[in-house]
Amino acid sequence: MKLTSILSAAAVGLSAIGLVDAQQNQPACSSIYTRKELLSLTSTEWNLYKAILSAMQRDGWFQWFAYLHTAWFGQIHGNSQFFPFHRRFVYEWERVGKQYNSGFAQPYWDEMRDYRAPATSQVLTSNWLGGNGQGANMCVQNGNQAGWTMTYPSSHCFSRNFRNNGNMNTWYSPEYINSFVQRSANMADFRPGIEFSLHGIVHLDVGGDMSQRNSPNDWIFMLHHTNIDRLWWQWQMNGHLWAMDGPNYDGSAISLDSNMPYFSEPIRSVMQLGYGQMCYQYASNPIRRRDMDASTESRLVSKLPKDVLAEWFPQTAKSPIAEITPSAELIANNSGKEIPYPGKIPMEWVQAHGLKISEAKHAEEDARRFVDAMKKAGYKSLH
Ligand SMILES: [Cu+2]
Repeated sequence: MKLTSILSAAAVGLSAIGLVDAQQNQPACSSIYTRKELLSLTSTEWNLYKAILSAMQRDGWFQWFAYLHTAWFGQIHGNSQFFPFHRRFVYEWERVGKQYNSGFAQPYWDEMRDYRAPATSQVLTSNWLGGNGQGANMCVQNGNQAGWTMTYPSSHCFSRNFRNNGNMNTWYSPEYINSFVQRSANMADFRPGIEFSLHGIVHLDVGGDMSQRNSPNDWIFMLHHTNIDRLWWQWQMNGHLWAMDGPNYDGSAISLDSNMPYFSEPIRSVMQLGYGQMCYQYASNPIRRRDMDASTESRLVSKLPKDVLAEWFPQTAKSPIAEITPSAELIANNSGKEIPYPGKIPMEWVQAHGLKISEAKHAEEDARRFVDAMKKAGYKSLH
């Protein structure tokens, strides 16, 4: 075990018993609220969420967040500000929402679970987030944002334009994201791998407002970035609690004391959930949809040949999973399917947004190699 992971493991232990560790300069929260998976909201919570968002649109908040994201775009993408800035940004949105009703908490969309056919997800139906746009301007006609006029950057109908003729592409499997969380040693690796895989493809495949700098016009933006934030927190809890390295927006080395663009607060202040203003947690046991729970996935993965396991799931390889009879049966009778290749992120889009083609290519290559390795090992996913 590396010294850094021993130190951060110790930090987690200390915070768990209520002591402030050396990196933390803020008080522990006196109460913590929970961000839930979208489909696990009760109808009361869901109706409250929709009502607050409609009020926020009426009062110009969608316009404000779309403006902020556009104005600071070049500083908050393609460098290590990506995770901390967006954590603070989603929190800011949530803080505004709480002014309407203190029970407001931003849900997340567990997008990996829809990776095989995202356009057909329950999440993108009229009962939930609404679907694709229609007509010449691809105006969205169903869901809570149906018929909305957005005012930033100029007046237009709220639009979506699902890529691939409305079908979208394959996204990233839970197994791939799990593997990537296990394999990333530092922020300089973790950030581009997530930014140019799951993060990018959801923006691009939803299209319309969501694929522009003014993407906060789509309420999917906050659900998406809350999920991205949740993945960062999973990685932080995996021995990287205080990991902040790689480039700042100006190319200098970033640190915990670097300020986040616009907010002018140090990155340190958003690192640890449960401290300072970050008084939220992620539901540890969200309702698992249609398939299986995380421990079943771990058991399936742990059946991979030892060398494949060590390369792609190094942490699972080190901590063997106890055998439980029903799951062993499940594995033996696995009717799962091969993991398909994820869709591509066009390099023209990467370039047009001032992002590094080398980073996007590297992320694409990593995901492709993962699928190849799983195919070769005969892995069948139940997702
Ligand atoms: Cu962004």
